[in-house]
Amino acid sequence: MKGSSTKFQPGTYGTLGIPASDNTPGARYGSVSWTDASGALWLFGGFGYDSTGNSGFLNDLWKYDRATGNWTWVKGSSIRNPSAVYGMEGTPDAANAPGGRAAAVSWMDASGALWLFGGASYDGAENMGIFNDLWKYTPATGNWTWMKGSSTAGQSGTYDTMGTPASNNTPGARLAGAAWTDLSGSLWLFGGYSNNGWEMEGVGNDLWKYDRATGNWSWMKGSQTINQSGTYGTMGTPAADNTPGARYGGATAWTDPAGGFWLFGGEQWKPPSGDRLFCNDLWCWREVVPPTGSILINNNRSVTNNPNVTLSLTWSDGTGSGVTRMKFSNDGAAWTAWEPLAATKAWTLLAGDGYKTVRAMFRDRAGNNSIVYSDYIRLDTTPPTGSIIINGGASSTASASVSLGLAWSDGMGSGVTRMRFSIDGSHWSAWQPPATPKSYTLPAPSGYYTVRVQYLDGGGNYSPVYNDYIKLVAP
Ligand SMILES: [Ca+2]
Ligand SMILES: [Ca+2]
Ligand SMILES: [Ca+2]
Repeated sequence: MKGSSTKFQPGTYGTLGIPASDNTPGARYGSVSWTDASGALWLFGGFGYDSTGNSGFLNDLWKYDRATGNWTWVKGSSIRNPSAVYGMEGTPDAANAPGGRAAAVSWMDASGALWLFGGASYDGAENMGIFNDLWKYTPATGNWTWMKGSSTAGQSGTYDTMGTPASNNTPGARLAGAAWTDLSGSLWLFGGYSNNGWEMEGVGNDLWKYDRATGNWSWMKGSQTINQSGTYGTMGTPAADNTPGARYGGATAWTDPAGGFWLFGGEQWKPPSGDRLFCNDLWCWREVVPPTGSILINNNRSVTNNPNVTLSLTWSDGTGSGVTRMKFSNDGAAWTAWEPLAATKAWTLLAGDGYKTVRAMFRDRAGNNSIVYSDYIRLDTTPPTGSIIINGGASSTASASVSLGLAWSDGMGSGVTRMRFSIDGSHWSAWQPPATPKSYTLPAPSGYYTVRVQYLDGGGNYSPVYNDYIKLVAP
């Protein structure tokens, strides 16, 4: 597609930022690469030939447009062994750039930013140094940002507590590790070689995770000590103790659609002989922590008279792969299909009055299912019944003040919670707690009066209107 058929070619840089058909990176190895959302191919650094044909560590950033077949020199120096310009940690600046380096690891995040960690470079004294600095390049602004790690080569790692993020955590200096991006966008790093990143020369099998939101590294797995052997366990069976042995140098890494990390082969390194040991073991790592969640029916009301309810849902996968699906069941046996997450969901309870439980489960991207979460609510669709009798059933009274004998029942339902009265069938008293007997004052003047009562149950069901009448006579 491009480039020379002749070895040891210098780069043709052209004009910074301008694509041109003659442009091409020089011959090199140990570059890192990314593919952006538009399909353009990005390349950074490595050890190779600069614009003058001299070899050294490079920090040039290139972009290849597959549609035009043109390279663009995007950033960095056209001359070998440029020093890094770190600027302020966490602050982008047009002048910032990693130094020339080879065998870094790289990631691309969901926003299209390019990330770079460590690798080998010359220090100021022309000695090869290995770094643990983390860099981010934002194509939209054209700026590099020094995100984490040291500006000095040869740093040891700070491991703190396994699995726990901490602001001072950092992998030690290294080159040629393996890298993955998980489905929640965190950057992962495994192993690599260092001349002193573990305080002595060797190869690691430590697994690290960088959370872009907090800027913290977590030591996730593996050893703080170099040159560890693998713990293979039983093939095909996950186990907490299992781990690939130390390795670097071309271990192949993939991320599967379920967020699993895969690792194949690579090179071990055996001091003091320096024997090179190549591996062909295939490993898979995935997070196994189930998500958590919650469900409430009708915002946790205790009773409803409508089988159509609203479920309120929350979920979390902590620092895991992230929750992606939920499903529901009335009976714990028949479940809906997994569906996209939503904070509320319309749901229909099983028919028939009584206590109704609704169950929810959540699933993370790695395929881990939560336990079953549930809430219950009482379904009461049956109105209460009742009665009223004035002055024990007397046909007349000389006093406007009468006594109402009241009775009510909600059967097996939620129970009567309120009653109200009316003398004309259109104007009603306020709802009040049910009580009997109840004193009641008939209006003047004398005549026949009908007193009406209505009962309400806890589900909001109204009873029929019940009444009794009495004749008020002048004393
Ligand atoms: Ca999880
Ligand atoms: Ca409830
Ligand atoms: Ca009822």
